[in-house]
Amino acid sequence: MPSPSHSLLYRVTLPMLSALALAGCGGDDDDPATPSVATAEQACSTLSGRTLAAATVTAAATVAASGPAPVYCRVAATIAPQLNLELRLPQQWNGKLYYGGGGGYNGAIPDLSGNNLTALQQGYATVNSDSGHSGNLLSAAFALNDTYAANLFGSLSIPTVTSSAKEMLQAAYGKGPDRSYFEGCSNGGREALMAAERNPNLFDGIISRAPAYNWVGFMGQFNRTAKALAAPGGQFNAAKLALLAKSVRDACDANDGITDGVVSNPQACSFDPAVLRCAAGADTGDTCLSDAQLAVVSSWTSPASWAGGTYTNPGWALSGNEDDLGAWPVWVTGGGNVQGALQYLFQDTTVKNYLARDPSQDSLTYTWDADLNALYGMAALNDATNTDLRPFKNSNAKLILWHGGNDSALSYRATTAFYQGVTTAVGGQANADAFVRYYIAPGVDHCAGGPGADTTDLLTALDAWVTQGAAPGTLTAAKVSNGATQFSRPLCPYPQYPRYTGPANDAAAAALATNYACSVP
Ligand SMILES: [Ca+2]
Repeated sequence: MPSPSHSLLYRVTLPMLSALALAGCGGDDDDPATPSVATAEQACSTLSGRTLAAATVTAAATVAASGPAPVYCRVAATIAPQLNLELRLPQQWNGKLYYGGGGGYNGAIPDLSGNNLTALQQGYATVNSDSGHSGNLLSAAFALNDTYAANLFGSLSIPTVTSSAKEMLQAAYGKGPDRSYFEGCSNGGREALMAAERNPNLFDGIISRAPAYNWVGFMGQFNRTAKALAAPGGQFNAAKLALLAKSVRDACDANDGITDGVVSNPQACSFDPAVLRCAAGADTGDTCLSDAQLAVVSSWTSPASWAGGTYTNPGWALSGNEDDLGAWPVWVTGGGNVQGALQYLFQDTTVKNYLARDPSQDSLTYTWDADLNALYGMAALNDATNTDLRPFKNSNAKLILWHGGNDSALSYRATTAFYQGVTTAVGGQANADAFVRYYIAPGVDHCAGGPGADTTDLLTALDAWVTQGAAPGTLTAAKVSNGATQFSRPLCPYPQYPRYTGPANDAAAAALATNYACSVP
């Protein structure tokens, strides 16, 4: 990898080279004197109609600045037969590549929004793909009869797209990227870890947020909890859900030094749902939980295991914000209709297309480990559970792990287990600290949202670590609404949590990260 001084030199000389590029643009793609910088228009002109590293450019057009998005060259390309990507080349390139991961079962190229937009604004060339099939992110139908599509989704699309993106940057700018980063959340977080495990030299830095890395394990727990909800009397209405969440908050919110609606120190929370049991376990109204409903809570919080412990999921910690709209209503209970909940829908399409391999199979009557070979096959494709990241570490790459504390889709406990596994595999905490950081954001839903502070510029933190050796410590998280920060909190390195240290009964002080200290549970 080039030295930081190379990047600095590149940046300093950029205006001069831009002038040269404008003066000398003859439209000859193969001219050895191709300048090392290009305007968006020149980048598009250079790439139009080309095939580079098997990617055939199907469209290349300059997109005018609009709202928060700067001017850039948008390149659409296809790697035959069916892997589609979009590369965005900024006018003012910072010399680096940012690859944004997908979500769910993918099937579409992510929009220029969120972290992809932020990266483009910061001068990164950005790339996204559909991971090799077109479809609904809730559908695994692509995997039923198309082994190649299943392999692309599982792991192969990332190195394939990255190779093409790097070659296109080389052609457009006259130089490849000085640094390449990958960031993803949920399935994108799984893609991030898959790259770290199987392609340890591909990226200089990786951000894996709320990673869906133990595919067989968490899908199996989705199946188990869906069955508990579908059992007679198992469903939660809004009042029952609010009762559960408020009871957890009443017991545990203040354990972090402030009653702010968020349980930031869940390890100090020992709430027992059994105190909510209705008389004799029958459903006697909204002020208690029946035995069938307590069975749902038990499925939620207890570990799950299949194939003799080969595949596991650790269950979720009760957060006190289960009733947030982006938590249980969307992911677990479906607002009273379990078959509309995302956990149900994901496990259902997984049973139909990967395990039973029968689109008519009812997932609620399917035994998760009925076919061990089916589990092994899906794990080989999709599980990113190999914690031995020594090759990644030895390539001098860096990894940031992040997970929302109120994530009802995927449990942060699983990410904690991965982090602990990596720490052991690389030989202890000091070795882990050299290349991996793990943050839990209290009160934050799956990837974003929820009552907690969900916004942190992890990319800038990663870049400073990679390019300057400035290892990230405590970061700052903000709750942003309409572009304005509502409140902030420290984002603490695991296992610490933000403890309030400011004056009591002072709402202004409570809104400032400086009035919290990262503390060990
Ligand atoms: Ca609190």
